[in-house]
Amino acid sequence: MKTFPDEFIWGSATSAYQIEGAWKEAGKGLSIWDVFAHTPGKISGGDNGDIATDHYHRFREDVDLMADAGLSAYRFSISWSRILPAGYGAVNQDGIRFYSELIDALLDRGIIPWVTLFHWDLPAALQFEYDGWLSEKTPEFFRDYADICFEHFGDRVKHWITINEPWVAAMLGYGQGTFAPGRVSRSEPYQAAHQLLRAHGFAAERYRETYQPHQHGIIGMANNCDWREPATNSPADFEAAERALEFYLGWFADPLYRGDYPESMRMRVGDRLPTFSHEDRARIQGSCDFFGLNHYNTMYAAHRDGGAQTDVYGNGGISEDQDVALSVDPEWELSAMKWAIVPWGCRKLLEWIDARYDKPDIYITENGCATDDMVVDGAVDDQARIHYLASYLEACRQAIDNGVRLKGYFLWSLLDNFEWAHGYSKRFGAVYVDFETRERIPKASLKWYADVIHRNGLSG
Ligand code: PNW
Repeated sequence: MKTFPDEFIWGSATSAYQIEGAWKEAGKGLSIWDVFAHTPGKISGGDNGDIATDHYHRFREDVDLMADAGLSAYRFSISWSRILPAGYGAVNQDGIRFYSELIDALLDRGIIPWVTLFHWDLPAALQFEYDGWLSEKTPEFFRDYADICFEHFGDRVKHWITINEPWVAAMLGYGQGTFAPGRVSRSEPYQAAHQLLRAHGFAAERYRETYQPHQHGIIGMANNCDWREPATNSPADFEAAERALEFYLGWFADPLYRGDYPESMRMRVGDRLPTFSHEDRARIQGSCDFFGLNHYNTMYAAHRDGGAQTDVYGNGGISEDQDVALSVDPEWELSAMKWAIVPWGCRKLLEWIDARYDKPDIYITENGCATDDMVVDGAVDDQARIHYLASYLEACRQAIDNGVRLKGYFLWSLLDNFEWAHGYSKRFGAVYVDFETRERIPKASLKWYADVIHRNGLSG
């Protein structure tokens, strides 16, 4: 039997906009995702998160599902505009009450809450009044919002993730324009990323100074990264793959762990890349108690000199800064997202993080896949998801055997949900959701995951 270390955290993850619904209920203000999803043409099928999985009204049923599966932890996000409808100022007590009840329901069932403060649903007022993440003020508003969360929930919440995937928020939100707020630019992604890092720094500083001494929790960030494998053995392609990782994960993790953007970025992006003030650097460097990693995909990287943008994969409009051409191996299996299923890429990425950032405690805060699930006789037999999860968990275990300090794993996602620009057309859940009735049907993968958790490892 392939067991995991004692105390390994087995979790599952969701985010507020993707599951809650109740978009205008109980005092919630609008977020940029409410606005974006209601903009014609932005979301596949014209879908939106107005109701989503209706988790806001069904959270007790969902906590029961988690408890039945034996989850040790549940990662969810707080909707900033449910707490602060305008992004700052007046606090919405119904919002505080909702998350407080959710946290209590989890703790009652022995499930550890892992709370993300920002999973992309910026209060719309901050976008309209301040240009969102392009403004130096937004990080300060984020600190004030985070403070409210620490104050109200920190007696029970001991695991905080400030920001989910700043790469996606910056690149897809400000570079490619496929995610809210839908801007297209070659320079704004670098500015937005900079403010997201500053926001993290402010919130982590506040937590450490004001709350951590008596609340005794930990705080970090969740960054996403694919693996980049050199397309050939040539030194140029080897460097291209390294550079691609620096532009992806290093963009955020280097400031957090080493105090500045990677040299490759500083050289290539030039004055479109902001610089850290002394104060910002002091706040950001060393501000994470753990390394949160969201990982889904692998691609080959080859060196390419200038030329037209030829990436086959959504790296936004600015990947020509990297001079990297990406490709997939025709042999690789693809998920319903057309993301390559390459478990060894996960192992190599974990080992890359371990080496570059000096052996941090790592949690995989998201991993999973979309599959074309179908209900047959009231059941969903998602063998493709089980196969994916088993292979990635085996890769995780190998990384642990090789010395990586991997401490936990969160399956994305607990429920089928609103998959951003894809609407409801992509299903990532271990629980099937009927989007007409909102009925939940646990998939075969949930039962399989429950067995893994029970055994603390894979069978065979
Ligand atoms: C992550 N990409 O999003 C998010 O944290 C989740 O909310 C989301 O549902 C999940 O992964 C599956 O997509 C990503 O283009 C979105 O590389 C896009 C990319 C990566 C992650």
